[in-house]
Amino acid sequence: MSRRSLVALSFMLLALSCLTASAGWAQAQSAPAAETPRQRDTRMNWWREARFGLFIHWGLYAVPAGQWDGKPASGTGEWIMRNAKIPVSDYEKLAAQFNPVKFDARRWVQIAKDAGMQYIVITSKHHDGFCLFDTRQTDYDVMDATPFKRDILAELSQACREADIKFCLYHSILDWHHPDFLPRLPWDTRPTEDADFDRYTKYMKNELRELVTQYGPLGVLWFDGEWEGTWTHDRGEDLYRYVRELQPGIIINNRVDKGRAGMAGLTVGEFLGDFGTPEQEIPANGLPGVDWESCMTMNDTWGFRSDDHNWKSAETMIRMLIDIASKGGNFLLNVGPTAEGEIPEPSVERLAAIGAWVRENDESVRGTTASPFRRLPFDGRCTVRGHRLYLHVFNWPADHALKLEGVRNKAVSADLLSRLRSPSARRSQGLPIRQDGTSVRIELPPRAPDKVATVVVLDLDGPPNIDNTFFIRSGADGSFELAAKDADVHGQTARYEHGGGKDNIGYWTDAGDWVSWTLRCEKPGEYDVAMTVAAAADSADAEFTVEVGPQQLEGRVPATGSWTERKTLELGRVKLAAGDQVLTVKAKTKPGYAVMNLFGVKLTPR
Ligand code: FHN
Repeated sequence: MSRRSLVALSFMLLALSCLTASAGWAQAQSAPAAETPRQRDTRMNWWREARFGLFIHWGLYAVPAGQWDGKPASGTGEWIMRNAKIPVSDYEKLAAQFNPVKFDARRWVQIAKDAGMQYIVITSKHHDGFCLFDTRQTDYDVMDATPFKRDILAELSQACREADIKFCLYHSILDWHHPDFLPRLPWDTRPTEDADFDRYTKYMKNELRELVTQYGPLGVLWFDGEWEGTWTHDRGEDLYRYVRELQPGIIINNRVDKGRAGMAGLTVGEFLGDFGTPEQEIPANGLPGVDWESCMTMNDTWGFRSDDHNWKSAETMIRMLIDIASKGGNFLLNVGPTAEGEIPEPSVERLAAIGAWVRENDESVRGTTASPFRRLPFDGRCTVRGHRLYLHVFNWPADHALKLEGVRNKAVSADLLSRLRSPSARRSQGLPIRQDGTSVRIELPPRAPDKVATVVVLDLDGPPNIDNTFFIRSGADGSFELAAKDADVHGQTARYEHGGGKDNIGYWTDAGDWVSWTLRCEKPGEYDVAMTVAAAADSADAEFTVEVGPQQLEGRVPATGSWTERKTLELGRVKLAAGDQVLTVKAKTKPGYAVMNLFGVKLTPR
């Protein structure tokens, strides 16, 4: 949110708080006066500390569980009403079948707590309009329309309070059921003449008042379904202000307004919301300078599908948690409970495995801040707490050593986190360190104590002070090998990927993203430039430039057969002067899905 809009909003809130005070609105606490950066930090602090939360998508869609008329519906479970083209009157009948007698709020909360999660975000209402709580605004809710007749949110919020877990709610702006919401689903034949969107907004606000005052205080209100044209920036701003007035300390995501920009999660500009919401992805470089949270499914669906067995491994999700924390973000990991009220066993098993790792390494994630390194010379991540670096090693280096560059601090001591936490920590000699200027080498044991992620602690003589200038020197033959893993990636989608025939900059779906290397030339002269790329047929013919200073070479990406079949392109030659210079690769056109997979650039002296 730009400073201008923040100031504007602050004055509005201030003005409103005067009105509120004079009007003496009974339920609403005094509206949040102008919020200073320090006040905002105080409000956000628990959420930033938490790092890890449980997302729960639950509702009538768990009954069909992805199947309709005897065949599988497309897409995610909670979209079945739309994807199976179910008329409202038919979908409503699912309520009579929703009787989750195995629902146990305390068990769900314990599963989350044991996984190391600090907050739970559950769907109070998804796009289908069905309410998991006892609302006075409609009978289309769990108390009036189902045989279950228990207030799920009341039970879950109570269990969260008992377990000291923040209770948070997901609430959909989009509503395929309510007669005043427009646009309708394409096959919904109900008349629209009398539809009144202002009346729908008031309905939604009344529900939100119930949710905040009856089940609150809430940690987060997680809005979604903001993409229809009927929902505007003005409505979003009004709703943000309304909820903050009901509960000034609440946190609200950026989908209350129009600033989400698809799955990328956050666009700069005049939009409201306290954090960005990348979905099913982790921004390559985080979202520097803002709060953000990646939400992710464990398989491929948010709401339960009986046929979705494509589960991510616990190892993958542990490394996602570490990756996100190393970029300064939060991880909201989803479960889709069944119609009987149970979290699927594969989810429970994975959460238990994640919790086992978190219990041993909690301090290296919770309450930490983003890595100070722009890159690491080992396969892993880094998080920070004060003067302490937590180096998470995914694949154990063959030479049993971690080598850090650019450390201006004095490296004081190093050890395995597991040893520091053990009762015999006092006797630990730590890990041998050798520092040569800003290069630090830590000797490791021959084998990784934890194959998923071993945490090595490096204590510095002060807050991390890192020189991130990373340059490539020429090899023995005088050539420069600019590898994808050593590139600086600029933008939010392109990122380094490896494994399965890949060792490249991939996901280059935004032509505005670009790649660079800094090279240190000790032998000036002319160099032939070659670039190794791959592109599937649907992405061939993207045009690109390679630039070094004022010199520019151009090329076109050929179809190479697949995203892993490489081809080396001879692009021409450039002159290198002595010293540091930056070589960039930028897209001029992107006719297809992505610009290219870029494996590297080689400069060979003539
Ligand atoms: O349409 C929803 C979807 O069902 C799910 O709730 C995700 C979770 O963030 N949000 C929307 C898609 O972006």
